[in-house]
Amino acid sequence: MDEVTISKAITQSYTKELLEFMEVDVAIVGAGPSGLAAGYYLAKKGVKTALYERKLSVGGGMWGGGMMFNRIVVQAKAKEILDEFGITAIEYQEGYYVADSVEAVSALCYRCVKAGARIFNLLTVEDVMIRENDRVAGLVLNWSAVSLANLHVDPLAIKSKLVIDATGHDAEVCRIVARKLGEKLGTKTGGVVGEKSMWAEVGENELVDRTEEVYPGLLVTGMAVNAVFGFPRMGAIFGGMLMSGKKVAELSADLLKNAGG
Ligand code: 48F
Repeated sequence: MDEVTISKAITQSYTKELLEFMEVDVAIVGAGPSGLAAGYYLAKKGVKTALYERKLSVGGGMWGGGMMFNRIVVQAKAKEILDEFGITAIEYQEGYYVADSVEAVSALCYRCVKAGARIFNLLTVEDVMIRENDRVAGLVLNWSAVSLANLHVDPLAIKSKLVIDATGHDAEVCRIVARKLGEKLGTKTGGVVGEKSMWAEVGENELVDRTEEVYPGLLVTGMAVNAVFGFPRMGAIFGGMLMSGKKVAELSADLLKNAGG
């Protein structure tokens, strides 16, 4: 085995893919459950989709289930999504299904990639790119290692017809947009309102209901919805994340279609 051949295989194939995905239809920030579900449903529709994940591993807050008991609960409405991903779920009580969080993350990731979405991990989204009327038109990326080491290194950018904020509790992309482009999000304050204390039922329903385009070119999904609009958190119930991911994929596909591409 030749070490240089191994090194070339890795760098050439990665670079080729990075170049291929420098202009995409949809760029998803964050590869937690909502981002992975969105990536899967978009790719399945043939939409060119890339996910950018800051951490080494995908899955966000799903691995640890509830308080490190690695199980997740999913309500009846989202059971069909578990079935679509091939995730085993046991009915615990009427309307409550329980699944292994490790199996769930693995299945979401595998099916997302196999459907054709590309996941770039170890990359942090530090800004958005804008065009006329401050429409969000892409992402500004840097290696997570650069920010961890606090190095002064300029980022690179990718172009995207739509951006999805799937960054969870921090709603990082929406915060950046509100801070830099003015408090013009579709919320009651125009900014990121901030999530409320726990109320699972309300949090889950509002999350799916308000999965939407929150600013021109920018959609929001998953826990970021609750942070952006000021809805309650909900703990280790994950059906809303999956339903929100599916919904944001459908909305994005419709927006692309209406825009003629
Ligand atoms: O936090 P996360 O799992 O978000 P989610 O898909 O799911 C939320 C649940 O896990 C849980 C919950 C259930 O009731 O409340 O928290 O909404 O995944 C968000 C991912 O985004 C990445 C982060 O590392 C995580 O994997 N992320 C956050 N900011 C950035 C980012 C960024 N600036 N650039 C790239 N990735």
